[in-house]
Amino acid sequence: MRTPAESAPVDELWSLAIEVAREAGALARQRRSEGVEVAATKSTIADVVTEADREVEALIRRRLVEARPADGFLGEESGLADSPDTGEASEITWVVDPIDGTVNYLYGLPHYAVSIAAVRGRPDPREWEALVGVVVNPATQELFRAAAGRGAWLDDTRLAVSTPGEAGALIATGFGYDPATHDGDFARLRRVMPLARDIRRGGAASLDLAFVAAGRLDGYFERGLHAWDHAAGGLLVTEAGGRLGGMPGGAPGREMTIAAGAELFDRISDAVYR
Ligand code: LIP
Repeated sequence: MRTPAESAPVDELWSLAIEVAREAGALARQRRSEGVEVAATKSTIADVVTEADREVEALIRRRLVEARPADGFLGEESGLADSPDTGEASEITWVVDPIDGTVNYLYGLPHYAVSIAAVRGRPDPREWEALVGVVVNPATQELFRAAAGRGAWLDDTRLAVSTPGEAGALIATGFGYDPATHDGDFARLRRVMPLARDIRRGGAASLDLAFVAAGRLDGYFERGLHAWDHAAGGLLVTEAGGRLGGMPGGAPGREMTIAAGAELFDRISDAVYR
């Protein structure tokens, strides 16, 4: 079987993702300092988009198209755009959340991120092969990066998932924007609670996943994520030696996303699906 390093320009994709994520992060931070307002609502009244989300996504897309015109693009704000009609399409798609943690961004909480991944194959988490992932928090300037077979990194520090101790696991979760799903979310949380020393709800899934990779959280689970929420962070977790999945035996996705070291992963999965 071919490995990503053998058959895709992983280093080129990785450098490009880092460069563009830094640039996009600087723009998001600049716009935040100028003041942010809701531009529109999406799935529910709580699911908002700001002008900055759109502007940052447009910048990322423009930069990626300039550098790699044959690649596809799947962005939170603009949806799926296939590779251009002219010329030969590559098998790479960029999966982008321009501002993950938009509600934190809106409220001025310094916990939001630009998330950029490059995947090979159909841009569906059940089928794709994640090649590179970059998550940058513009407020703290931390940049988490991973590439298939090259590990997960924060600056020069190689990341590794944690193993929880006797006091239990520090577990993050999230709740989607649709109130109709919250009873189910709370029922699952209740079942996971006995595993936890405490629970965190950070509000930016890509950073939850980056923090699992960095051992700042022991585990994470959430229902309702979109591909752009977990594409980059998911690779950080697996390259940091963790496990990433969804429903039992399945890929991460709308139904469920779970990330943790192997043993805790199984325990969270058992609790969620008991
Ligand atoms: C959000 C997440 C948040 C999650 C929401 C949503 P957005 O992304 O990262 O943690 O709970 O369901 O997906 O809308 O800020 O890009």
